[in-house]
Amino acid sequence: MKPIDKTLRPYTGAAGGWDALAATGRIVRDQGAPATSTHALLKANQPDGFDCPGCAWPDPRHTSSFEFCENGAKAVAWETTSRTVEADFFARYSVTELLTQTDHWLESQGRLSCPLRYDAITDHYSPIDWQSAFDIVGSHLRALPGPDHAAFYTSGRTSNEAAFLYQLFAREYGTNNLPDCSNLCHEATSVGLPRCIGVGKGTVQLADFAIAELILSFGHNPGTNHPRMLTTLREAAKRGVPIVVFNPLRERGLERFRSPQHAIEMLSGGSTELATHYLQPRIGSDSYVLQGLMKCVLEIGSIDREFIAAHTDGFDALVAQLDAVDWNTILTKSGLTRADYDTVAQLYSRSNATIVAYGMGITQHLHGTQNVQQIANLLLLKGNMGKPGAGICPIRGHSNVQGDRTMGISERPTAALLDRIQQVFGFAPPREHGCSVVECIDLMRRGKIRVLISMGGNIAVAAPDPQQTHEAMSKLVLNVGVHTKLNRSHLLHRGDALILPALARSDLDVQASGIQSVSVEDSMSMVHASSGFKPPPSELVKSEPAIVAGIAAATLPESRIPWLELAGDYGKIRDLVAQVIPGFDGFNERLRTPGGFYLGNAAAARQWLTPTKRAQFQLVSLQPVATPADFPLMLTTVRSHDQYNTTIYGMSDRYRGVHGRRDVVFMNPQDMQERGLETGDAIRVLGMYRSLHDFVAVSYAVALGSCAAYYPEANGLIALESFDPQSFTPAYKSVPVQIEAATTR
Ligand SMILES: Nc1nc2c(c(=O)[nH]1)N[C@H]1C(S)=C(S)[C@@H](COP(=O)(O)OP(=O)(O)OC[C@H]3O[C@@H](n4cnc5c(=O)[nH]c(N)nc54)[C@H](O)[C@@H]3O)O[C@H]1N2
Ligand SMILES: Nc1nc2c(c(=O)[nH]1)N[C@H]1C(S)=C(S)[C@@H](COP(=O)(O)OP(=O)(O)OC[C@H]3O[C@@H](n4cnc5c(=O)[nH]c(N)nc54)[C@H](O)[C@@H]3O)O[C@H]1N2
Ligand SMILES: [Mo]
Repeated sequence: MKPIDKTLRPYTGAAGGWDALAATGRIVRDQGAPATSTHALLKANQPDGFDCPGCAWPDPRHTSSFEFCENGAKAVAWETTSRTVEADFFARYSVTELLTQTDHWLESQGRLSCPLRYDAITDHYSPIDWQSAFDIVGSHLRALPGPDHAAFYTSGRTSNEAAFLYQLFAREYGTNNLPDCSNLCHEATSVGLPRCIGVGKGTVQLADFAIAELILSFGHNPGTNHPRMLTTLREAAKRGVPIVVFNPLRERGLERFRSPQHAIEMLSGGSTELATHYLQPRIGSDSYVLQGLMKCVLEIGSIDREFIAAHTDGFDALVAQLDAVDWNTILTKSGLTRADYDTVAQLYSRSNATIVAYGMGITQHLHGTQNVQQIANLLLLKGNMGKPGAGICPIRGHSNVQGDRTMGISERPTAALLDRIQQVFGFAPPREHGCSVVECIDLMRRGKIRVLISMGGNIAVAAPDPQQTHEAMSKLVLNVGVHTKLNRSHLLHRGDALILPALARSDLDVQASGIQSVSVEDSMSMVHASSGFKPPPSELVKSEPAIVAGIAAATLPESRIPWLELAGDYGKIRDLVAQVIPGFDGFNERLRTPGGFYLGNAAAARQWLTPTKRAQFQLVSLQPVATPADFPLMLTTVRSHDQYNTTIYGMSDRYRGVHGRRDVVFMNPQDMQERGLETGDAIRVLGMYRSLHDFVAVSYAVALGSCAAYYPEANGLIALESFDPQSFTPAYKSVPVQIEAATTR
């Protein structure tokens, strides 16, 4: 008999509850400065406080009470840590030595506290003064044969003000090479949705959840990745609203929640059931699931014919396509039963207002764009767009990823944006499209992109295919990281490199005109202010707008844009935003409204900004990908409960029952049995592209033929070329694999 393995033990409680409070206490203690962190927690997401860097879920309007969120607390504690990495740390460790450390260790060292330059001769980073750092970037950028040899990456924590300046700088410099984390995340939404409804953002607001009659959830894990949504789902559940989940994995946070906000629930040991129906389709089968649901809805005949006639195009073609898809295919591909489809279609038919919420389980596939469009189709069939209590709710990732896009961070900018920039600033921005993240990596690999500047993020670890990505980064002539923490992206180059320490959201930001606030936009298009309050890790740390301005002034000495003056007073940046970006008139004034202002959404008002001015049903246009016979299992990569993307806070994934390790593959018990595997057995994961060793099988409630491993540990299985051809989103969530025992027991 095998010894009992304490690292693998199923979790039976509800999500939230005392375990969440205990976990928060632990991380606050581990990060040091509990007093500051606790203070920070109480300020998070308050009208006069700072925006929690944890996720993009909106704050209830005019909140006055503190809303507890375990993973928000972790994000805040991680940022407000009292630990710093100083010059002596970099004197102690060479870059080669740092490379041998884990991602967890690198970030655990603390906040970056001084600008640093890499010295290839000693293989160490050492301190440099800011002006010299800016001049180095400027001289590299000016020496390139053309502006498209540089790329400007953004991760979604960047404020609106910094993002606006950054894209303006890149475009005055002459390139649209603005890859960003959206390319790895909700790009399928940004590309797919405008073709359906004219806008690439969600159409619902929090108030809609309060009156929705049905909520469908596809491919997201709120208990871990947007825990404040559980409060919203709990309220819906209390009202008796059916919540139907489509997720190949059983996720505790979607099943049951004990709300730390509610003393009685906490003290009585009670909890609220969330999902009324939990369906587990096979990984990557959502497009079939949606087609099956639509076929049933058409059979029932509960569609909104008036809406379809008045507002949409393409209905007949959709019906013809759905008729041509046979049930056998749908049932085999999805693994759900006909009864499952009938049940959900009945619920959908009876509901007068349905919201579909979705996350990475929908977008990160070879057919991500198509998946998003099938969700829009389902909603349009019953007029569930632009109706109170109804609509589409893509759940964004980073806390300001939506705002960064609104500010113009996009490698494929609209002509309208470029026209406005030209009118307001008097220079001609480049019109050719730039590169997305996977294109950028390919261009770096081929020596075409030679300078990479990263405004936050950790492209080396977030991107698929570490082997190719790391090789690509090693070819850079200059690699600049504007960051709060040390990470692997700082360590892979062979040329010149700079680490420029940036203020985080919670840091006080004082510029020439005094204390500054920034602004952010949440998943539901609410724009609001965020003000830091704690002293920065050192006097040498600069704000993102100040760093962009410093680089811009050093690169473009002839520029007529007063870069340094703008960085001295963010109100002036916002005045420019108001002139360039639609919806921001009176930006400075409106930002003073407690809780912020709503940017509006044309589709939510049934104004369809499509070429025909009508919503468009979209056909499934891509052929299904056949799973190769040698790789019969479909693997998805997911986040644990103890990480923020590439930031690994700790080694536990409480709700999935994994403790102190991340080397696991969650498998269906039958798939394990067929391979003679038991929980805890060492396995090899064979991919079409590359294989991973030293993993361990864990029996889990996951759909047959499906399995899951953690991001980023499993990124090596994903080829750089494996992406959705429409949106370039990497197929992180559908990797065909075979799994075999590593040793015979
Ligand atoms: N604490 C914390 N919060 C975060 C983050 C974090 O790492 N930590 N990351 C932030 C970011 S950038 C993002 S984008 C969001 C991510 O938030 P999520 O979208 O919740 O992220 P994932 O962990 O990738 O989880 C995807 C979910 O999709 C399911 N899934 C996988 N494959 C499929 C499929 O084929 N079909 C369906 N229907 N479901 C599938 C998985 O089982 C999992 O439950 O969270 C944001 N918030
Ligand atoms: N296999 C797999 N891979 C994935 C995914 C997946 O589901 N599966 N998800 C993808 C998704 S959805 C995303 S969004 C990407 C995430 O990709 P990124 O956004 O590039 O990565 P993060 O891990 O969020 O970035 C962490 C770094 O950001 C820096 N940072 C943190 N806060 C700040 C700040 O306020 N300012 C500045 N300047 N820097 C800061 C810190 O130095 C930290 O090391 O990963 C993608 N990769
Ligand atoms: Mo994301």
